[in-house]
Amino acid sequence: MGLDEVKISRAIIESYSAKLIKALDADAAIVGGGPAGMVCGYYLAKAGKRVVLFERKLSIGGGMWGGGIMFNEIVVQEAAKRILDEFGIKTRLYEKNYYLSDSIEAVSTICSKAVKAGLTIFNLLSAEDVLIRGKKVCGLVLNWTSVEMAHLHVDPITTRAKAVVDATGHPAEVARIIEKKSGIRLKTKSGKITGEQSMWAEVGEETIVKNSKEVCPGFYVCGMCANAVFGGPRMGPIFGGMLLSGEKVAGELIKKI
Ligand code: 48F
Repeated sequence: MGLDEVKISRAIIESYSAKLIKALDADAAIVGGGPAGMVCGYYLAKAGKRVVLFERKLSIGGGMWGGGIMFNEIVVQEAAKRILDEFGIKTRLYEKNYYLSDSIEAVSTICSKAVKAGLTIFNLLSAEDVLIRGKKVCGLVLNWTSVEMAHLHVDPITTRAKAVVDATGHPAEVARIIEKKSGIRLKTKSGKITGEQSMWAEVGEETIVKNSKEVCPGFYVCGMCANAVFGGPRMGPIFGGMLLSGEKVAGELIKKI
């Protein structure tokens, strides 16, 4: 049986186009495929929501692959262990309240379970702007990462979503775009992005969950981005807060959309 290269190409183009067209109108659009974004996408998909995630890089996983200083182990505290258990990720007790996991197993398993639950992930696409109507965030403006990297003058495309979730980590990229361009007052103390504080794992892990919520109509933050927007410390290679934060925003959205 012969194999036709053009048929292979047509199959990919047709299938990808259909997938992208379907993603143009979603219940939730998540920007960033780090641990927080993927966990958020997993719970939304599991609840039957039409959810799509856009990741700038070739590979999903964000800052989780590298553990701490490229030692590919992560630490998770007691309060979040149940999420690793739900995904079926192995944990080892180090000391009371300190569990260890292999970061490669953690990223690959979260991604696999999220996709199998129904999350559609697009890699190599970057969010460069948002769609706002009547002071409500209602979609994303996307371009190929390669266009962004090469500084090519190519116009983007636009997607619509009932809710947009910023899970871009430390840079809080979508929130910064909204702050800069929209004139919408954010639900922070100053109405602007507060900014991330220096390392304090215990406080950061608490505030990240508290800060994972709606920032302005139609727009939510989770993961490190939540502490960047509402002001909270970074926490290094402890990942329980990221998991709990993604779960929390998914829970709020499941009730709302
Ligand atoms: O940075 P990242 O892993 O965010 P997170 O889920 O987790 C943070 C931890 O990894 C770590 C930490 C633990 O103490 O602080 O840093 O909050 O994942 C963010 C993802 O978003 C992508 C980026 O490539 C990364 O994979 N990203 C960032 N900006 C954009 C984007 C954008 N404009 N469009 C698409 N993807």
